[in-house]
Formats: sequence, structure tokens, C-alpha cells
Amino acid sequence: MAYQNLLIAEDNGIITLTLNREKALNALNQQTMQELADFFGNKIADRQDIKGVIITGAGEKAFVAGADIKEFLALDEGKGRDMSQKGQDVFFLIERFHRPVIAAVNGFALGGGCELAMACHMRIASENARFGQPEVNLGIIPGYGGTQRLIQYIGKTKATELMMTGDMINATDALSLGLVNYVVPQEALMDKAIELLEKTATKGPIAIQKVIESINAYFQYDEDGFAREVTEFGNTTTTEDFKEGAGAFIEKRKADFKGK
Ligand code: DAK
Repeated sequence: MAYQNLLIAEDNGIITLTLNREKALNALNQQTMQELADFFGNKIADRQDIKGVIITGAGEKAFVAGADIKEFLALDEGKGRDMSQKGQDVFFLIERFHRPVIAAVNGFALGGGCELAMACHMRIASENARFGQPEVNLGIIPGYGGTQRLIQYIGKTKATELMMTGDMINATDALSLGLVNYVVPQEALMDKAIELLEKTATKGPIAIQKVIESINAYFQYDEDGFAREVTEFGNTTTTEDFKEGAGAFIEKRKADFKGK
């Protein structure tokens, strides 16, 4: 699939995915959602050789200012449900991706943009970043998993307030609420994301994947996250990586993980 709205760059095993609709503050239209689905579901789905993915927005003003409001007027109940389900499925692809995905939030992350950032495994915000779920201003609710993930990250108390008022919070508040991992000056944003991916890339790749799966299992009501942790802990102990990692610690040397 040829991409119109995604810019892809790969350097030293790190893929940077830039949402590139700067004039619309990188709003997520259906074309972009299809491209994201293809990118995570097909293009890089089987890439074992990468360290991870950074998602960011074009320009210095917005990460993503929401779902594309200009496409909303054509929605009815059926199309709305369909759009919501497909959108959730795209964000599950990101949340379940086998390598770390980091949102480098370079400005507004509103509505679907905040939801996209929350589907990533970690979030780094530039100092000008603003987060919010302003859907109630439009008479709708978050439709890409926001009602669930915002509670997971910041708790029911503040999540309820943000979703009911539509208020935005700044990067400092997002950090203190636990919505983002770090706040850095805008010019340091990508370096911080790369630094994190370089660090996770020194760990056992299978272990990283199992951390992702186990964390995701915690939030699935049809699956007992504690039980999944037991299973996956057992699975990691059978890997060569585990023997290498534990052996390296005991021998006081750096582990050389092979992903086996
Ligand atoms: N969609 C489309 N265009 C947008 C946009 C958006 N979300 N946000 C901004 N733009 C466009 C503006 O229309 C403007 O385009 P032109 O008028 O120049 O053609 C351009 O980007 C620059 O925006 P502004 O001129 O407004 O820039 P300002 O600096 O004055 O304001 C702002 C920046 C971010 C505060 C403002 O643009 C704003 O409030 N934007 C809307 C933010 C918002 O409400 N976002 C949430 C969208 S609702 C669902 C699935 C998903 C969702 C819900 C349901 N189902 C399937 C059920 C998710 C919903 C949302 O995300």
C-alpha cells in the first residue's frame, strides 16, 4: 500500500513514523487510519530485526489534534460503530506490537490523538504538548479506546473530569498524573525517544515482548492478567536469553541476547 499521510524513516533499527497532515494538525482521517492498520498489521508485523517504533506528528504544533472532524458529518449509527471498531482494532495492533512503540508527543494530542498516544507503550511529551479528550464538545465520546485507557493511565477520578469537561492538560500535569513518562524540550524529544529504544534494545527481545503481552493481559477482562504473567514467566525461563541474562549477571558481564 502506498502511503499518503505517513512518512517512514528507518535508522539503526529504529523506525520513525510521522503523521504528515500538518495543515490539519495531523488529524486522523480514515485514510490515515487505514495506513496505520497496514503499517502495523502488514508492513512491519513480522520485523524481528527492529528495535522499535517512534510515532510523532509533522511540524512543531501538533502530535494529532484528533479524529478528522470534517469526516464526522457523514457518520450515522452504523458507520459510527464501524469506524469506532476499526479504529480500536488499529490501536490494538499498536498496543500489541512485539517491539516497543513510543509516542513522541510534539504538541496537541487531543481526542483520537490522545488515544493514539495512549495506545503506544510509552509517551514522551515536549514542553508544549497538550492532552485532552474534548469529544463532549462535539456531542460525542472518545471512540478509539480513550474511555478505557485514560482510566488505566491516570485513574478514574481525573479521567472522568477530563472526559466530562473536555479540558486540556499541559505536559507537566500529564507527567504528574502518570499519562506520560517524560517531559523534555521540543528539540530533545526525538533523542529521548531514541535513548529509550536503545535501552530496551539491550534487553532480551522475548522478555520485552512478554512484558507487552502480560501488561496487555492485565487490562483484558476475558483474561486473568495474573495467570498470564505466571504462564509467560514460565515461558521466558525456557529461553536461551534467560540463561544468558542470568548467567551474565552472575558472571558480572554484559548480557548478549540473541532473541532465542
Ligand atoms: N479535524 C480536522 N481538522 C482539524 C482538527 C480536527 N480534529 N483540528 C484542527 N484541524 C484543522 C483546523 O480546521 C484548521 O484547518 P483550516 O481551517 O486552516 O483549514 C487547522 O487544522 C488549524 O487548526 P486551528 O486553526 O483551529 O488552530 P488553532 O491553533 O487555532 O487551534 C486546536 C488548535 C487544536 C486547539 C484546534 O484546532 C482544535 O480545537 N481542534 C479540534 C480539537 C478536537 O476537538 N479534537 C477532538 C476531535 S474528536 C469515534 C472515533 C474517534 C473519536 C470519536 C468517536 N467513533 C468512531 C465513534 C475521536 C474523536 C475526536 O478525536
